[in-house]
Amino acid sequence: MTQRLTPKRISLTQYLIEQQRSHGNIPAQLRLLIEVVARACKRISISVNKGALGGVLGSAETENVQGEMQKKLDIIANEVLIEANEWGGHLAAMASEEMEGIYVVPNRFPQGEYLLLFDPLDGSSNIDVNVSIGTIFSVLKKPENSAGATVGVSEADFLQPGSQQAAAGYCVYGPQTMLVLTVGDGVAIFTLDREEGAWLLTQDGAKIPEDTKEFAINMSNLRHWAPPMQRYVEECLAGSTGPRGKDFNMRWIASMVADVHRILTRGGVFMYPWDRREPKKAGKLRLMYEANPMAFIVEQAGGAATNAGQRILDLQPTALHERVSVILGSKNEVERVTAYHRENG
Ligand code: AHM
Ligand code: MG
Repeated sequence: MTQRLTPKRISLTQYLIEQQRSHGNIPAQLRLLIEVVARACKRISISVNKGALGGVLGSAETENVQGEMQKKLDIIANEVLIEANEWGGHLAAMASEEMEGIYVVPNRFPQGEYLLLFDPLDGSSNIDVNVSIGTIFSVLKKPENSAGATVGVSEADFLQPGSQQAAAGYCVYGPQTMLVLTVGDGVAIFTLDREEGAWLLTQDGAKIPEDTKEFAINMSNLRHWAPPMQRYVEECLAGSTGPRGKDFNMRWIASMVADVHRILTRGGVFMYPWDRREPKKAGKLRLMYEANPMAFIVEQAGGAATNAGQRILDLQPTALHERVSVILGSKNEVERVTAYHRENG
């Protein structure tokens, strides 16, 4: 055989087609959906890169359904994802962190079998300071016999446990733009080749080490956490002279996508727990747009994800914008944090 002079490059399309051939887990509509989301992320990445030159920085002076101030890029990213996805015939409806209700695919377009959920721009507080941000997405199958809205899809159709996800992923807009994807058969990572405009496979079968010496949490909230959460972090801080007998390092980017990406790359535990200032709120992060897709990816990479009590993917959602406590990453640390909470009842 002659020696290759060009490195082997596997595009996102080729990866999806080969997955379907070998595992039969990416039917044509799902492939189209993933490719369209990836294309939309490419457009968002271009806006992110332009920054002030594109007039995309700063506040939009509007509030979303959760009462958070929206940044211009939150709205731009939301529009890009909707516009890219509404006409292809692969979706029945979409739901977004930035929209109050679901967005049903308009009648003028064919309806598909899938439901798409997204956090269009995660890490909004980092946009204006030029720190990594991202897009997170989750794909569900529209349940059969769904009743409800005129075009046959309702909000209730979205309220499926994360274990039902057909696919999940995120795109991180950092020093490199990367797309991380799972369809339930491991985790694949693609890097955007800007000259070619192509997503190329750069890692297949990403694995999170079971043990770690690195934790990620917003430490400024320590005094508001429940005792088991305080115990875990205090033990990490006590380092080699404390009960853990080893020193820990801490990182907090304040973009979940970037924190999770670091954990996918070298391990770690990410925590956004319940806190007593708003006791009725389970946490800050959203189950459907953030916790479920990230939990799916993390589990597929050999990690674990809980709400400090139960596996996140087993939770039955009760509302589209529901919030949840999140503990995810290296398995043994997630289990430890969860066990501390269980011991405490
Ligand atoms: P966003 O989706 O509005 O950007 O909010 C979610 C973000 C996460 O990416 C991140 O982990 C967390 O909020 C940071 O919160 P804090 O600013 O409290 O550290
Ligand atoms: Mg977010």
